[in-house]
Amino acid sequence: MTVFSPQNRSTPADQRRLTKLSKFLSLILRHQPERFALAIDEEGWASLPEVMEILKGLPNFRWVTRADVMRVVEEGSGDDKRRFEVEGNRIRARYGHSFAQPILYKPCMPPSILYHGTSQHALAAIRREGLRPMGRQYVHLSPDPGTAARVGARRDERPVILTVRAAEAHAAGVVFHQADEAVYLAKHVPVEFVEMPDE
Ligand code: HQG
Repeated sequence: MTVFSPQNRSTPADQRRLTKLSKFLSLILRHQPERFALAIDEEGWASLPEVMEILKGLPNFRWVTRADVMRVVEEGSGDDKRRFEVEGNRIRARYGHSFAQPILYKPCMPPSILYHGTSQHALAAIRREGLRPMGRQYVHLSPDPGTAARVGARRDERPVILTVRAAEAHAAGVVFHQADEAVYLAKHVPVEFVEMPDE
């Protein structure tokens, strides 16, 4: 069993292992649960004991304890992102799902403005069709431009930060959901609610 004492916490090797674990949890909870015969309900919950069993059966993840999973849940993979949530004996990804079975969230009243960080490359298509979920179930929106910049920087070293007039879109019937403090979701944001940079 791997014991994380204060001495071996946050060493680069420790961080790498937690990042690997976080990516694997994303794979089974957001993208391909069926590959591991993992049942997920419509709010995204899976059984944590079942997830631990799956990990134990994989040579690369035999070392993982429930405490390791809790570190990923609480600290992210070194980036403080709250990708997962544990409640009693269940675990879920808060957002980011790409599998076909729809994940349902309660509707919310969004803040008046939300932000979306994207690449220069995507701008032309966004101008034509608005924001679309592409490979995921929902478009992901950020409550502040700094978070949006970090999201966009995954795809472009000079990301574009788009401003979404969310309250106005909500009033016009676009449904928003809040997946986490820093993540809002919508199925589609029509371009009339997105401030596009001049061409
Ligand atoms: C773009 C990460 C063409 C969109 C992040 C984005 C986030 C369009 C890309 C979360 C388009 C999709 C999600 C259109 C939007 N035509 N491209 N009409 N509309 N796009 O990864 O928002 O680290 O699925 O701008 O932090 O980048 O995984 O979405 O560039 O919270 O926890 O299509 O994933 O979180 O890319 O990121 P993604 P995203 P984690």
